[in-house]
Amino acid sequence: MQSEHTYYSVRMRAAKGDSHKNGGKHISGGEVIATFSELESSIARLVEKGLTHSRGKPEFMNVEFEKIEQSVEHVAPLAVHTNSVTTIERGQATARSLLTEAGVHHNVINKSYQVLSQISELRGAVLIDVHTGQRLDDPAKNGVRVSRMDWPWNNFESWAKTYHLPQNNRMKEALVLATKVIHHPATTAELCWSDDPDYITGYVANRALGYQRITQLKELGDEKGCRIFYVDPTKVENLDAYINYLTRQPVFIHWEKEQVINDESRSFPGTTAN
Ligand code: WAQ
Ligand code: MG
Repeated sequence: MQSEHTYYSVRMRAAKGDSHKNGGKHISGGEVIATFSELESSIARLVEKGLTHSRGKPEFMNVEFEKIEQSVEHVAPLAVHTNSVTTIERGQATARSLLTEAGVHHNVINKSYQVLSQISELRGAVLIDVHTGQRLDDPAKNGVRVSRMDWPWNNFESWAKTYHLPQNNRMKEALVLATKVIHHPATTAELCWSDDPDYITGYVANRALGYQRITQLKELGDEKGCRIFYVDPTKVENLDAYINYLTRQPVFIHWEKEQVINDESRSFPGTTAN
């Protein structure tokens, strides 16, 4: 009999023109953790995500699941703040100032934007050395895809209700990813906006600043996305160990109501920062 404590990592990736490794256009990807009894519905949801995507109709899809052998780590979600802006210029300036506050030098920010502008196809995250601005991941792989993370829906729902936030699956996915990535001591900060043409809100995340949403970071219709992890390589044995954490360490986001209510010093999700 399958135990409900046995978890499976489920991943989907969809592309157009050809498969990802043969140079196809990245359409959509998704990664969740499921129990055996949840596998069928999880796979159906990921397939639907890939088939009904604003980046186009996929011509290639890969869906796979595998049993997770490692024990799952539980991490509290980053606090959410929303920075409302009315222009891309204000949004980008806000992102830069948050990154600076997070400890990324402006020269490194400039270099990382330069690296980004030279990339035509991205399906994962770009890793930037926070001291030098150099790209650390293998450019041939079009970015590192973080997987093996999830947030059980009931716990997410009570979190969202408590802070009067929409039960928005896109924000849930992004907050899950950011929380996992920032949880590693070698991650200084993350910068992200979607590659979906119909979604212009992005964020900067950092341990001290939390998850800082910025309502406009690109033009509507633009299919160029961004996901940069600013990494301090002195805080991890080597890059492989860091990438192994991103791709292999299972993480569940878990929110405890009492903890937040009793801790008045913590910034509360859903409040507007500026
Ligand atoms: N691991 C690494 N990189 C990823 C992953 C992943 N699991 N998923 C997506 N990316 C990269 C990839 O290069 C995409 O092109 C890029 O990020 C954008 O992905 O309202 O929707 O899924 O608070 O399009 C943020 C704001 C939305 C949400 C981000 O990103 C909110 C979003 P998308
Ligand atoms: Mg996308």
